[in-house]
Amino acid sequence: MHDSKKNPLVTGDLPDHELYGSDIIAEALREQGFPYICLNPGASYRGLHDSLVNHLGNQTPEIITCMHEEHAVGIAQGYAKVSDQALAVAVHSNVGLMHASMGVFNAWCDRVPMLILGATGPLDAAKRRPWIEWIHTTIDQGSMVRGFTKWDDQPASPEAAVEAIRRGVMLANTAPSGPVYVNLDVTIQEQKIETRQNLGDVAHFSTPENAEPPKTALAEALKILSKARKPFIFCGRGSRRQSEWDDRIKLAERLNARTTTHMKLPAGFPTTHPLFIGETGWRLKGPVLDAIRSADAIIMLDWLDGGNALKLAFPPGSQRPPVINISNDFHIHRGWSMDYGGLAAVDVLIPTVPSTAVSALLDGLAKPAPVQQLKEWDVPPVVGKGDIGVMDLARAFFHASKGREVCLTGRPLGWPLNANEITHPLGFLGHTGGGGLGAGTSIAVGAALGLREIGSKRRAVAILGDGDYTMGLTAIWNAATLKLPILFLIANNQSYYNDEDHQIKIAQRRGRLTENAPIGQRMQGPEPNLAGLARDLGLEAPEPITDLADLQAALIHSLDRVESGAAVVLDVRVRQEYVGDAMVELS
Ligand SMILES: Cc1ncc(C[n+]2csc(CCOP(=O)(O)OP(=O)(O)O)c2C)c(N)n1
Ligand SMILES: [Mg+2]
Repeated sequence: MHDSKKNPLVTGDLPDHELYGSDIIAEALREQGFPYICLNPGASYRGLHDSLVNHLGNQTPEIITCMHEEHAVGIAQGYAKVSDQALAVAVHSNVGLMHASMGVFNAWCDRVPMLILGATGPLDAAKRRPWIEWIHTTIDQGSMVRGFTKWDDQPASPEAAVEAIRRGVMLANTAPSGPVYVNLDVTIQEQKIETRQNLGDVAHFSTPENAEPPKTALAEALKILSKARKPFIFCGRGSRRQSEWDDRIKLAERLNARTTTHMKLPAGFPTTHPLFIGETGWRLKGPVLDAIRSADAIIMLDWLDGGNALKLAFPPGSQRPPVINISNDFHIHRGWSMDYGGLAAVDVLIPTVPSTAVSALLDGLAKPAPVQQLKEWDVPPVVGKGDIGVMDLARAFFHASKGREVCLTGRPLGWPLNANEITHPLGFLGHTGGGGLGAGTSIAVGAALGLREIGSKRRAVAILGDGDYTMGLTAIWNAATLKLPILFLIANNQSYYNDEDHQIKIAQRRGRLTENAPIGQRMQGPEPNLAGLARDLGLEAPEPITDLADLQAALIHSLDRVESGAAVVLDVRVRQEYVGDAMVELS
């Protein structure tokens, strides 16, 4: 980490040298308090880079050098998933943004804030250096990510860039959150500032508070809930704040409502609470579907694709209970991406975030209910030897992590439902958002960084598929450079098995050979050495675990190492299979 004492520039005061446009742009990052800026360098923002290092002394923000722009964005995503706050990212003109774009899409779908700075060669052709600045220059560069950012800008002066950063951070952090993009022309970075203008105080541009629910909608919701005897709560998106978590529990207890959480969303309700029926994905089935169908009122707390969830539970034409939808997500629905899901048919729409609405509902509901006792899960130990199934890995991880404070930053495709006790808002951070493979590693690094930044002792654990790991591989180097305690646990089936599974199903549907499903799907011949790759990037990595008999001890050892501060990759060879069952039945 950067040692500020050794840097003569870091004296508390900004150095008294000639000022350039990028100096005041860098100051606009400092006034936001960004601890870090994640980047892969590029000549299009050499001016800004110089200002970060030689004007700000590489402190607030400190540069995190990434091996790929997608990692820079992924680290900011993981950081925001923990802290609910935007981090700064910088990407090189057009090509850097092209690399970054999948990460931006993931962050967008995940409703995660971040400020992305980009750059372009001079829009004024007369100022362009031959060739290089011509290939760096694009007209309307922001259009590349406009369909999946909340806002973008290309300011034409350093002062306008300061305003763009202030506006961008405010927009990014305002719920529903999302990434914003500010593109900095080389000219405004490299021009001299003759007179410093008074640009006012950043305090005047703070993120607005979340709105309180409108009175009429709140009253209608309370009327429905006062009659309900068997309500159901879809516990969707929310902040990582403990107070919001506690309020949700109170709401469920006061209503005696059964609850579910979404496997793709961050922790929404304690899985050990007796009112928790189980996790779900988009397929509603078993006890979760039964509880929804037998409910006499439904509350949706910013649920993922609530429209289709309701349609699946109550096909058009069937009877359904009144639905109260608490979400302001519609504020950022755009025309390019359909990630918003189906249009929910509801009876009351409370157009704000769940936190303010839930606390207002609590104020309006009578008599506090007794606090309910959490229930321990009963999971059989993992015994025997031989090859390792996905369920074996889930059970072994359950036992190895029991009693430890972990933050699951992601879980692989095919991971069983109800496989992790999640009892804290930082217990699980959900999935990538946009389904973009290769993000699991950088999101995990960003989450570990965020945990350290907020002073949490919780240890980041990323359970990743081998395809996700290898695609995002070099991001793990940042776990080493940042000295982050973290476990990358690889469920290594040596395949892009999700797609193998699809090929099996399509072959079955077409009456063709399922034996051919592995063709084009396996990472073999030669198989990549996942542990070796990790070691060469500066992480600890024991030899791969291939026998069930060694699994439990290996997991305990790796988690112990992480508790002592190490960054570890554990490669566990698992069968090519998706189990489809829940690990624990909760009702
Ligand atoms: C950028 C990107 N490319 C391709 C895909 C399609 N895809 C979805 S899942 C998957 C396989 C993932 O492999 P792995 O992480 O090993 O998990 P497994 O499927 O084996 O459980 C692929 C290729 C994707 N989602 N994103
Ligand atoms: Mg795989």
